[in-house]
Amino acid sequence: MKKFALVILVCLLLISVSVSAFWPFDRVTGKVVDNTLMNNSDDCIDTDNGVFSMVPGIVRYKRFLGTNERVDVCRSKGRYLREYYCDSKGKMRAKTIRCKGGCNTTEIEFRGDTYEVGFCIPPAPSCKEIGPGKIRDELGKIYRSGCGKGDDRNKYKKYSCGVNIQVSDITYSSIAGGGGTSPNSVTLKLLGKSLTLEEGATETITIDSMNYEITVEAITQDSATITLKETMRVGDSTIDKGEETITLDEGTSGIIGEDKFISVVVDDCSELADGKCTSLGCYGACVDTDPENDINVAGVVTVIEKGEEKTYSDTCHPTKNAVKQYYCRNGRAYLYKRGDYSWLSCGRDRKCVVDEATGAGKCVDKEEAGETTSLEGLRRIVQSLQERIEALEEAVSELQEALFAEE
Ligand SMILES: [Ca+2]
Ligand SMILES: [Ca+2]
Ligand SMILES: [Ca+2]
Repeated sequence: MKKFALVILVCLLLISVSVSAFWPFDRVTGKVVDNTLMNNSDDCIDTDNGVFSMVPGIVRYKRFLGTNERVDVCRSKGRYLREYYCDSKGKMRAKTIRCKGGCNTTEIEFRGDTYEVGFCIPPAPSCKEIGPGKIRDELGKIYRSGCGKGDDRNKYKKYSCGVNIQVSDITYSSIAGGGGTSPNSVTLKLLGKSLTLEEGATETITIDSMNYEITVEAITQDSATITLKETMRVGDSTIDKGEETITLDEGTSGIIGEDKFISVVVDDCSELADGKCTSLGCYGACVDTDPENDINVAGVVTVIEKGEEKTYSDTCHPTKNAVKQYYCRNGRAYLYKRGDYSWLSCGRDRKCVVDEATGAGKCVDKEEAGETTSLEGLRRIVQSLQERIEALEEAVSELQEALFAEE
């Protein structure tokens, strides 16, 4: 009898072990993170197609005998969610995910049955700049500005918080019979694009995983009211970042949703002459009017930096006895240095003056300084030289005439 009881106990133990093999205790994959799309197969079907804590999902998977279902479920008083998914081998897996905004349930119909399925409530949308060109959203995801990959490697993607909208133009027409004016359309500039929309019209711009839905609520003769709604695609579903409305006068711009919207602008560096994408943005051709870095020449460097044209002019030291020089290398502007020192002395009896035509500094002799400080001075010198030459030529011809006359 005792032997029989022992056999029963061993059997029960074996059964519990085999059951636990199907029970998804923490099977640490270490790799799958939230918002990962996975493939379904004949052996394993996941209604939310992967690891999506904010989407309620049910996994139906094949097991030893028949099939079984697992539903995403809230745990630890809603602080965590047990998320089920199918791995690449068609096996049911689970992952525990912390719900930053809490956990909730909803009823889902699946194959004729109703299930109570858990999902993480998306936390309140937020956008925070955590460094230059680096922002973080409410889910802790970090977006870094930089060049794309592959075909997009010459495109610079710039992330920032808030969307800048500019009302660049409003068109309106006169109502027949002198009945005033009627607004027609507004041209908006946002996210590196230009849109012309009529009153009531809606247009969606999609960049990356971001969707921006722009609606023109109203147009007056000199202002426009615009609503921007931003959503973010996460796998097969979208997360709402909210919507905000702004009224802007023609020719002005404003930033909306600074604390929650994520804006992404893509600059195509190939549109610039010799444009190259760098970690700082698009850089284009660099031109130096004084490539020799001659202290006697007022040089100006023009370069496209971060998509904007910039100029660097050779500059006089406040004491006016030295000048610093800029130059181009590999399409970028640099300050010329000798060792650690960027100020180049003009030398004895010389001083640095600002060239009026270019606004750049250059070294001149002190006596000359008075005359050559300005372009006007130069013109005066040239003019007086020309006058002197003309006078000489006249004198020569007079002399020649006199000589011929004597013959
Ligand atoms: Ca889910
Ligand atoms: Ca799932
Ligand atoms: Ca130079």
